[in-house]
Amino acid sequence: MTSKPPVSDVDAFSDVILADPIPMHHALREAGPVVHLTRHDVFAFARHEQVHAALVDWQSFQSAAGVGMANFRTEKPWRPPSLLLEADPPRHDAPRRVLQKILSPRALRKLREGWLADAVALVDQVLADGGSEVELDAVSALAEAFPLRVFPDAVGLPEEGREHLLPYGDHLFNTFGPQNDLVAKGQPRAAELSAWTDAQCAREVLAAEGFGADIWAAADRGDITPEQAPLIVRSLLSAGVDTTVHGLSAVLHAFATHPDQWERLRGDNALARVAFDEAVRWESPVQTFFRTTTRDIEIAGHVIPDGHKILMFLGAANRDPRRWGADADRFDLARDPSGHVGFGMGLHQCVGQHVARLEAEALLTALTRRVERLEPAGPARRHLNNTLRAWESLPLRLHLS
Ligand code: OVV
Repeated sequence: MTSKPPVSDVDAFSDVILADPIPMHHALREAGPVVHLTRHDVFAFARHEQVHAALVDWQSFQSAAGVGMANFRTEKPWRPPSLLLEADPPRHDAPRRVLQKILSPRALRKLREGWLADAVALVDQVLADGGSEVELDAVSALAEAFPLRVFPDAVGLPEEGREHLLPYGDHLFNTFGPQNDLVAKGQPRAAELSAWTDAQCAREVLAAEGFGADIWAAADRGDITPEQAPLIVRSLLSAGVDTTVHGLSAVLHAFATHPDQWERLRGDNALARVAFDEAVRWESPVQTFFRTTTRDIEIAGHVIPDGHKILMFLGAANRDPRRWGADADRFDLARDPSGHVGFGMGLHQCVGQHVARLEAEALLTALTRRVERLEPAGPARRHLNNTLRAWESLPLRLHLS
């Protein structure tokens, strides 16, 4: 016997929910393993078990019909689909294999020393004219400044136009949601930002060394086609900037509001990577992605028919007490955050995660050298996005050691 799943008429992408999705996450997890969101006509998973299961079962939950609300089976995508994010095997395989190697921990070793030094230089510069304490906005001064200092260079982008990266990403991540005001606000600049991004993917535009050149070299070897190369570069520019910025904002906010955890990190710098992953679990900079069912799927006695959109609440799964225990809402370096779905899971799991972790390790390590204590110096303000959990502003006071 099967029955209809529980329903909710919540607008999961309204300003009120985006500003604080935590109560909705709780309600959706409690409502059941699957909830029909009538307003969007999608089926929502908010528990870790179902989100994890959908992420690893790419055969039943496809990405090729889009990982946003739009169903590519019936709606034309606004940009050519990503060969990574919006593809399934076998089309996904070669692009994934190529990029995974280029962004592997082994390949990143040659960047490590330089990035650690760059982080020290940035932190020294930011703290330069302070006395024993410095006030700054951690979003612009650190979370944006550091990735923008190291990542475009690592890709091999020209200097000109880099200011387009964050607005492009912001609009792109909005477009995974419904066509609400956030999308409408980005619309006037979308063509310009998209054209700039696409233009940076050409071989002639990219530096002779870097992730971009590495992707083109893979085309020369025949590992991918020359037609695939620019789209794979585009994935780096699409997914590689806003995500890390908001991940860094998350970890800085976490430490500013959990001074005991900062103490702990200062006592053991090796915790920097765990701290970042715990912040990714705790805040889930990427809150949601969709899948599309490729067959009728039965979940806990409810049937989701073929061709329907599944909304996976990564942020809700990452705080599901069924998986994380009663203190799931706590930011805690003593926790083992592995198994969080903030980077996804399975075949599509974030291919840039080692880049993100290296950026975080470099920045946090540089900060621990100079900062004894950090605390909020004013009201933190959210930046609303249909997909990203982001800060607009994080005023902090840093007490220097
Ligand atoms: C994970 C992600 C986010 C946004 C864009 C892409 C990937 C892409 O491959 O274009």
